[in-house]
Amino acid sequence: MFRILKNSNNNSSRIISLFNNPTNNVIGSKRFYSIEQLKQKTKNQKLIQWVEEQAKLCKPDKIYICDGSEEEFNRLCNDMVEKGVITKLNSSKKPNCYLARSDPSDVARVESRTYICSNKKEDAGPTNNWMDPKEMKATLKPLFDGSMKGRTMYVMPFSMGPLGSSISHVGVEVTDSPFVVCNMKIMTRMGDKVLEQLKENDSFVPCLHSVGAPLKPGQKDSNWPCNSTKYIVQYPDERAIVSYGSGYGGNALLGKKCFSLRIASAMARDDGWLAEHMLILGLTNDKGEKKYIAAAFPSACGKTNLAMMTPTIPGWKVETVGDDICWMKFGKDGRLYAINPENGFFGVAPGTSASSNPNALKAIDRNTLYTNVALTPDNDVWWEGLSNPPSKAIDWTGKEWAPGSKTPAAHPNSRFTAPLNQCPSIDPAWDDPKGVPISAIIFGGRRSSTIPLVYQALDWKHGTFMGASTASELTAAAEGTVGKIRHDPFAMLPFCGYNMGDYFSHWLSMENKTKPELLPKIFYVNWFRKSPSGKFLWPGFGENSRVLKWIFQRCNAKGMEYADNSPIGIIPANDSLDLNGLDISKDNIRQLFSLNKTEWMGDLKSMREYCKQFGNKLPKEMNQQMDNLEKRFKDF
Ligand code: OXD
Ligand code: MN
Repeated sequence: MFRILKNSNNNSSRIISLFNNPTNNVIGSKRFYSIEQLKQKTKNQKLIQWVEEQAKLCKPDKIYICDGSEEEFNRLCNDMVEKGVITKLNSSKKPNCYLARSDPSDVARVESRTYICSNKKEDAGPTNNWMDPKEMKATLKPLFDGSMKGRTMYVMPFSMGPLGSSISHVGVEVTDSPFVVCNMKIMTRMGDKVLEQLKENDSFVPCLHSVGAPLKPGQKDSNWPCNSTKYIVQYPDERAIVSYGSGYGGNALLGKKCFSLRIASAMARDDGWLAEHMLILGLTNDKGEKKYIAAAFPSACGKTNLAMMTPTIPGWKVETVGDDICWMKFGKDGRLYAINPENGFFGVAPGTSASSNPNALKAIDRNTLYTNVALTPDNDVWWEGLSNPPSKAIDWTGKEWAPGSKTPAAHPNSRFTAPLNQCPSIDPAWDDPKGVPISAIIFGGRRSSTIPLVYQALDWKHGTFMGASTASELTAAAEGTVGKIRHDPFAMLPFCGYNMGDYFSHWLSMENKTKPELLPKIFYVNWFRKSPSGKFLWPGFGENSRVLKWIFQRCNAKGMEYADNSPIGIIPANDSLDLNGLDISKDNIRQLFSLNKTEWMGDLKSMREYCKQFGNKLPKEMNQQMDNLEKRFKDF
């Protein structure tokens, strides 16, 4: 007998029928499952009990256990099209693709409403919002009480990473948004196959999501239900996630930032591995030798473009393992092996074009969900930077738009959600449960001055310091003033699930887990340096392969081949960067690598100030690295 049956509140009879009668509810033309069917699919009592508790709290009209099938995806999409919630795109141009327009208030991750509710405040650290878990639970309970009334609660078991991989982890999200279900189907391995793997006593990360918009009987739904109150909450000690009020991206697709970065980083701290905001690519040279590289950049700094890049240097090839998240665990051979925990791309649309990223365009020409891009008269999609503007369009807010209009047609943070394996440059090992061995790690940010095109760390400690000092001009991926420089250590500022000072220590500790020569080499790049007149000095995109080639060569080097010393670390020796066939002036190259002591000392001062907030959590090695940098600049 369920505990729930003993409950004598007013809703109890409705809940009893919900739990016991699998035949009274339908989704589209299909019958759906109740808790009874969940019990037939899994023996995991913790899961059954957790789902029961969420249903009891959120009081949905129906419960639906997602099987993760194509048929289910199509059925849910058709249902949303019929209700006018999403638009089906022109099937001859974009088969099986849909467009959703969000509420104008729900367009990006809400960092100010994101909380790390560790048991102790110091474990969240100064860069995260913190609330005592008990207080947070007391705050959230009334919000979730009845939050799914009039809606269906969808239950999604999902795996982050290939099924059966020792690097992967399982989560279960319940949500009241069918659009979230369809996105999760693309972004994760979701459904029955995960339940089959989840054994009786296996743990999973519970992820509760509600858009926070219950419906009264007969009330008309909005196309993008959400709530002006938002909470994106991680409990790292319990490994649990609760998200309320938003249906957008990382706020609602809880496998992504909430699990794969915030919760996973805490798991990684405890278990000696790394959960990072990094793309993973395979780079093959003109002799057929291959290396895997992971690279961390803040949101909307070109990770997707780099991961799918078409090299301009003849004979070289880039293949894509992932574009956003990387989990790395040590293999038996002492090397770090990486998986992409995701199964899809949730990429920024504006700026994606046949010249900037032809592979992305091919990856998103079918089976793709678009959010907040513009709709053309022939029912196709368009965004700024894709091509010449259409003569007219419907903009992301649903209004008529024409070239010359003061507002953009697509929201700057408009997105595509597309299956990873549709990418023409997908790496053959993208789904390999063993992961891929990482030879190099790159950090980078969007900096118009100071930082050269590329340099290499002197050793692991110095590389950790370089990651810690990542800073970047803000983009539209998060709320805030676009263009302002903010410190974004390891590109993890919005995603680190614990005290950033401890995170620096965790990175430093990797050095003690293996032989130094087995650790990846560390590099820093900046594609975004500008001339004093404000022009980009480096062409970027496929030309970045020239920088990757130097990194590849440095990974094979035993000493200072291709390299020179400089106060900031190892830089390319004269003429060692392959510029064959590239139309770039000597002066641009000089400016790209110029080191300005005043600017560097300004950055160092800002870093020293920034680090003060970590108090005694700041590892002493960080101060040593800052002193060393200053010393190396002394006679410069
Ligand atoms: C993302 C982000 O969506 O970093 O990947 O914001
Ligand atoms: Mn990201």
